[in-house]
Amino acid sequence: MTALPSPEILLNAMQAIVGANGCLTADADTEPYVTDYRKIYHGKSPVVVMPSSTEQVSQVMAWCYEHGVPVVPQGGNTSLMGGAVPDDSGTAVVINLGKMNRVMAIDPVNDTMTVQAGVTLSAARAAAEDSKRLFPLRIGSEGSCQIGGNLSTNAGGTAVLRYGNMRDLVLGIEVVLPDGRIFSSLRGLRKDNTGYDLKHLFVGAEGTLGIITGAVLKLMPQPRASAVAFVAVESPEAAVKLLGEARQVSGQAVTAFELISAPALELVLEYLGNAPSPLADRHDWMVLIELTSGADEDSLNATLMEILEAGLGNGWVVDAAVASSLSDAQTFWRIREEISDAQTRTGGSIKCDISVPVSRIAGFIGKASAEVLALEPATRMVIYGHMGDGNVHFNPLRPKDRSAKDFLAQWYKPVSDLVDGLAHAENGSISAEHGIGVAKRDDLNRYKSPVELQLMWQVKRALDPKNLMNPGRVLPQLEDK
Ligand code: 2HG
Ligand code: ZN
Repeated sequence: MTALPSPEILLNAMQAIVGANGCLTADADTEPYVTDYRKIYHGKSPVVVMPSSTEQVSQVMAWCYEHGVPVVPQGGNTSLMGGAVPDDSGTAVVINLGKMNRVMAIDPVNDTMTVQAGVTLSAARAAAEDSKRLFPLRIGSEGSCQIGGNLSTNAGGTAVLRYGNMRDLVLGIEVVLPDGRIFSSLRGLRKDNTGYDLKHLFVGAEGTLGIITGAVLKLMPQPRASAVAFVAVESPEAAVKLLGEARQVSGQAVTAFELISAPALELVLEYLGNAPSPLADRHDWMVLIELTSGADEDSLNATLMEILEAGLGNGWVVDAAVASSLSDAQTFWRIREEISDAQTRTGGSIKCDISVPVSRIAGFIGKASAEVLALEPATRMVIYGHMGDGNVHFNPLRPKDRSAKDFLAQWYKPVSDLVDGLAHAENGSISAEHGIGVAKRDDLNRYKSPVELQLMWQVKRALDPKNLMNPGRVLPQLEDK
């Protein structure tokens, strides 16, 4: 193995490409780029490079390839799985895309938007809105996360039920390959059956095959009306029945259907300064329902009432608060979206991001909850998220009187193995939307078939023969793969 270039040689080379302003080396400066935002994964890097064009990314990659220097692509650094920060070997260059933040074109006739990878999700949504269009991806970290990261992790969020994951929202990408070559499919085509659809290799690859530098995204018509309700349901089974009814009655209008358990609500209300619950009484299970459509407000509200009345009549719905203003709707959504940060602040969450077929989600929740509570009865069962997609964040939280350190040391592994194992047994996934990063990497050995792992490694070796792209992430290290 040839020796890596010295830090001086590396820095000189990077500065020659991106300029001195585009390179960070002092520990105090690199710290935010080598530590994930929950401060769980701490790495090191000789230099954080901030290119301002695809050409610069290409030159950086070509130089690193030639000299055998590993590279960690980074967007807004909001990964929950340690996928966007380097390991602590101190060898990998971080390539942060934050300076490549231009919306390059909006084509309102083709209903597409072409962006650089470092555009934040909120900026992309705002640009679409300025053109009276909707870019529908919606996740809590939209102010920080970037389109390149959204693509690299195939981000999901709270509107997948209606609009799909990031994979469904992209028509083309531009990606710099490990050796510096540029692959571009930025053509905005809705139909193109000319062989392998290569862009999908890079979507969800978490930067292990190349670095996404640009994308053409789909735009949608802006809905004219929305109707939102915070609904207490009798049980997760009842929630699934209510979802079926809502879809039957309103068709495409069901945009979000988010489950919230009582401990999740209690935690977030406390985090929001003891904010009041939207509902008068305590309930074990709630759902946040959002309908949107091109119809008028009155008719959409009537549809929502029809759904809730059917739910009440069938005993699925126990109580409901219907938003009567935009501010009510924002309050309901804030409660839902701040749950994740409330957990980060409290500490001591065992993060499981599972999905199962929607028909099995209620049974899964019942079984997994009972088994976790049998281990540690005072665990707070923070369970919430995208029930309409069969995806819940099943995040058992430490009992109030136990420290995060203690609880995680005892239970992190046994509980996540238990929950993931139960999801797998229900034909589910151990990572529905947060990706693999380093956190779940080795678990893939248990949950992917040998053929899937072999294919993943074959693709990896074909595109990244020197294993320089985000090394140690996603693919489990197996000698015989
Ligand atoms: C959400 O749906 C995010 O709020 C974060 O996916 C979930 O922190 C989590 O577990
Ligand atoms: Zn989520």
